[in-house]
Amino acid sequence: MKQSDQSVSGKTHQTDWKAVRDEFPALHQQVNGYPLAYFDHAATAQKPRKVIDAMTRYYEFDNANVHRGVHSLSQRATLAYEEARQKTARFICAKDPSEIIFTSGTTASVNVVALSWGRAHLKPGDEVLVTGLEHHANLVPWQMACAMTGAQLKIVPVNEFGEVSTDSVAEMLHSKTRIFAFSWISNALGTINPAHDWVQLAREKGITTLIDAAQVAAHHPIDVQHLGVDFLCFSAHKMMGPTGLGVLYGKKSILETLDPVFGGGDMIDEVTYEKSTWADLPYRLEAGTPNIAGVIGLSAAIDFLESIGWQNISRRESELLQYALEKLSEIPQIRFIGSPKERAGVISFVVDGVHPYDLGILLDEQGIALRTGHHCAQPLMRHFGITGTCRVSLAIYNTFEEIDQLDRAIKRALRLLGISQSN
Ligand code: C6P
Repeated sequence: MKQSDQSVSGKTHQTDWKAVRDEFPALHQQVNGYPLAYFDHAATAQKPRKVIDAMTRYYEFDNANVHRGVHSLSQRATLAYEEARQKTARFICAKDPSEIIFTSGTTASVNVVALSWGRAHLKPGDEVLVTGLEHHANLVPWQMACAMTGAQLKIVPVNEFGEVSTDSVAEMLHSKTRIFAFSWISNALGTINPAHDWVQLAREKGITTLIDAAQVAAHHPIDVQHLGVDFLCFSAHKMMGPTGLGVLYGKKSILETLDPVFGGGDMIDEVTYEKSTWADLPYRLEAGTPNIAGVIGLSAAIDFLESIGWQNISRRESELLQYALEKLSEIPQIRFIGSPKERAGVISFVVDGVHPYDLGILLDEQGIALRTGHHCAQPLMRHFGITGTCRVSLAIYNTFEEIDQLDRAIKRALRLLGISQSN
């Protein structure tokens, strides 16, 4: 039975979810004659008006390069850029803004660590540990680092529920392990890993840790000091900010030891033809003109998320998740891939005999946007003996009515495919 968003807003501290949704211009459109139902938040989130406006304002009034000009526009742009760094540091409870390196995304952040830290610390006989749940962004860079240094990549296995057990992690963290790099939330299955416990296990053995928090930043507060993690990476675009902007957090004591991966403007202290010396953190790891508008957009996205509040976000998302799981469970042709006990707002499923792309296209014809395919997690798909899934990912701006629309659309698609007669 359909729940109304009105009644749900009552349960969630009176947050007016319709008003929240109204802040996202892209959600208010028809696609193929149906109201858009956007269930692809895990790929990239829609952007609230405040984020779009903040970036437009920068381009319209303050557009100038940062750290390079004495003129007023450059001063304003620099101030906004550095204030955003401070806000980002506070957002994840970093000790110091210089621990925040702006990159182009989670992928770039992991690559910087794999290339720079990896080159300095890995050697033949060493092991790099990741889990079987990783996105390629936290797998391929480590394969490359291992190929470069002679270290070996080890994978903590995934069980049939799409979970990685802490016992297996503990077993595989040993004297040869140099770094344990893992995703806090799996983008493909929604599994939430016990990040704090895993970091503590690694720290007890003196092992460096990296958390891929790409799927966390919009859904759950992050406290890097409580986690005790050495590196943590996320992307602005998955937290309602712009594309092309990411964050690499690193403990200052470790970042200070990293050689820059990129050389160029803004990252040097002194350059001669013979040699160059590096600027202090964070600039030494931010070569070239940064994504200034992106950083300003990230700052606005943080304000937006914090104005709603983590408790409200979490309650809303779990209500939507429960409702979606209930609805989809009632469709007998659907087979869920992964059923983790701790799950974020992600549901992966297949319909045996139907290619996920075909189902995705039939759903798009009914206004439904979801992701189909391997979700950049091919080894995980192989583990389940499939090539891909359909993935529903949920966010605070989704509605219960949209989940009903999804339910109707799947049933209609199955009828069109000739594998269901029911209404
Ligand atoms: N996942 C998804 O549809 P970038 O592309 O650098 O912003 O983020 C990469 C990345 C890293 N780790 C995790 C856990 C992720 O989910 C992603 C991006 C998107 O699932 C696009 S493939």
